[in-house]
Amino acid sequence: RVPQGRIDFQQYHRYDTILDYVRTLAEQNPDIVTREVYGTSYEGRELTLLRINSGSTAGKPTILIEGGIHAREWIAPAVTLYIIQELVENPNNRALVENANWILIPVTNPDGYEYSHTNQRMWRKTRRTGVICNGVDGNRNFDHEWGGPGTSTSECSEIFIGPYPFSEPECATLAEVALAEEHIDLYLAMHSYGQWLLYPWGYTYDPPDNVEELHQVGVQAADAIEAVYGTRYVTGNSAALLYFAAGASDDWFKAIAGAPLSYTVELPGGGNQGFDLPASRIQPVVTETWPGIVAFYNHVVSN
Ligand code: ING
Ligand code: ZN
Repeated sequence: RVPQGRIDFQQYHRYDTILDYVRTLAEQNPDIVTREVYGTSYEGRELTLLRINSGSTAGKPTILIEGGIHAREWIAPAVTLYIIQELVENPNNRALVENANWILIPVTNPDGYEYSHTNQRMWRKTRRTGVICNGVDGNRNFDHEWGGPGTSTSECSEIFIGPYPFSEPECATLAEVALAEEHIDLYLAMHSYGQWLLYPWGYTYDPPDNVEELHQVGVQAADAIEAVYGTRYVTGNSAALLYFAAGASDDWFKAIAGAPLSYTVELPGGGNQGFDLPASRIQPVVTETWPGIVAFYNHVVSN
């Protein structure tokens, strides 16, 4: 059980423990934290977000950060949880809570996350039951250029698009949360691994309208992260830097939810397979990533 309002970053936590912690936070800080069950996963788990803000939400930028749409990328929920802890439990960060509306989702794909703990460490997808193989790639299931380059219609593929766009409740309900907002100013999808700050598009090499701003803000965040322990991130267009990936969440947030700034953050890798970063690495990674989040925040509040 999580002690009162405290979680540690010495280990990766199970979904129950994470929910327990965020419930405690919401109960103990009702002035700035609202917990919301925004949907139900394929296997019936509560999809949970925290809204962190203070006073009136009007006229302030909205920042949505989610982690763990890919099950095995355990460092992503850890970083998201750390952001929650910094915002709620560190009084030095009060201005960040007062000047922006934060929406934080610690584990976007809890079914997969749990399965990667209990059955198969390298599980990536959701847990939708298939005919031959299970699971859909949540980061190919968004309804923008769905099924385009860098995707697969094969059920057994790690980049399976699913039977139809937004077939996955984990993706569809996230989209509903986004569309219910008047505006989203910044969206960050936390993933691992590779130390990249990727911006749209994933489905084409064509640059987005505000590519210069996307690039410049990404470089600022990368510099802020590097200043901590020297970890270097490379900022760029996902298709050009990495590979094509149509139907990814960052593309949808930019094109459809209207978030001008939309990134996929590929956190550092480690372990034998890249995704299995040892628990001893959690603390340094969450610590160095935080100033990057502050850099993003500084840009959206001053623009
Ligand atoms: N990588 C991302 C993936 O979904 C990505 C990379 C994201 C590419 C967004 C393009 C757009 O394949 C991981 N590690 O999940
Ligand atoms: Zn991923």
